[in-house]
Amino acid sequence: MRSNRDTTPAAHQDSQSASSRRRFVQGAGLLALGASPLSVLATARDTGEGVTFADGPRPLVTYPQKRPLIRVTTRPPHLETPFSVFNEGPITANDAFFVRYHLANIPLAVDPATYRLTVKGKVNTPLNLSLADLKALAAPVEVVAVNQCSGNSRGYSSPRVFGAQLANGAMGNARWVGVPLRKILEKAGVAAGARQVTFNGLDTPVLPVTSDFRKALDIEHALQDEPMLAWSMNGKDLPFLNGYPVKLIVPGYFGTYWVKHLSEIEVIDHVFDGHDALFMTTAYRVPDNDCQCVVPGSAVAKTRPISTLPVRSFITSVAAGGQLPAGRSVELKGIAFDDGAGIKTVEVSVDGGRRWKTAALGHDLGRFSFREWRLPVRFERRGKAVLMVRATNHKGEVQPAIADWNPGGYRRHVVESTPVTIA
Ligand SMILES: Nc1nc2c(c(=O)[nH]1)N[C@H]1C(S)=C(S)[C@@H](COP(=O)(O)O)O[C@H]1N2
Ligand SMILES: [Mo]
Repeated sequence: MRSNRDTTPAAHQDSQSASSRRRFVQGAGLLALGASPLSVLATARDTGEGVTFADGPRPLVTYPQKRPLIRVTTRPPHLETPFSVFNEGPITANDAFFVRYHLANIPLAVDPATYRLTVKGKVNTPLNLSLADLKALAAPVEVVAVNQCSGNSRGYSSPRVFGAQLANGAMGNARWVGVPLRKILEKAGVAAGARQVTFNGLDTPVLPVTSDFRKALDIEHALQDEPMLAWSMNGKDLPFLNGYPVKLIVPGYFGTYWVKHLSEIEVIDHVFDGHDALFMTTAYRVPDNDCQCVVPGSAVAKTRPISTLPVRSFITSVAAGGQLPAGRSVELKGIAFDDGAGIKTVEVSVDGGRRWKTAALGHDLGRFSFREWRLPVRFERRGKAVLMVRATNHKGEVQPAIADWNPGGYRRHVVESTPVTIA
């Protein structure tokens, strides 16, 4: 229940006790710092093993098919990827990929022989597909795409917001193989008047009062080329905790739409609402304006469902608080990604944002993938330095120097600062 509530703005408002209001007031004092690119230093310090936010240190835990990952919650499992993993290469290994669930009743096993996917609602022919049917339905397609949680990096929000205090490890990039959603909808035949398509997985709430986890895409989006039902991740079956046997992949969109253990697709003639639509109607919504942001600490008049990934970049070769040598060339390395326009340039600053140098981009694995970048730099003087990286995509979108804010702590994409010591 707790983890369900923690992404629910309604719950945020319910629980706005005097003490949380005090926290907002204190947070307002941080505004000046919040406006500085160094604000990250004021709120948290990435130790590599996890982050010490106000919640305290977070232990590593081991789950089936996973290497030790950072524990966010245990029931349901919510696990973050240690940031050092992103320096291993542009593809995130299956055993290192983060895990997010909202409902405590998660499936513990799925029999591939009896698994069925139903397709119903405003369709001419309802379907009941086995895994074998699904794999034979059309020629498989492949995409490398980033799955990033809307709340990735929420722990750095200033003023602080409710919800899981995530560092930067609620994201990953994998090669997905499956069948386009469109092929399934075409087989079922979308009836006139279709407005949205809803997706449900095998996890269920513990109590009937809790909303199920269901997501919806507009019919026009569902019929585009990109959304797909994947059964393979980096050449293997999906890890159980990442949605075995089938997961919806929505390239360019935040992970909240990537429904795991997908079991039911329904075409509807209205915008999804009602008791089981909470993760569309209440949670995972952003301010309905251009920046999808509001003045830090203020309320939001109108919201809309969160959608695409803003352009983002990270340094992976050195962590905040790390050390680099003086007097010789060192290679800085990292990743950049966006919603599919593709990365145009990555610039790096080693002097806190005064001067910028263009990095070399690595192999292009596709427009929805992490793009590696590298830049050799040389520090002449010992002491403190602040490294920064900033990506621009082919639409001309660039990361902001100052973090924008929303009450959900969603879609952080500010230029991050990495303080290091030159020794
Ligand atoms: N069935 C189901 N699918 C789900 C969720 C869930 O709670 N249940 N959470 C979503 C959210 S918010 C995210 S960020 C991604 C995380 O994908 P992963 O656990 O495979 O990394 O799964 C999405 N799909
Ligand atoms: Mo998420």
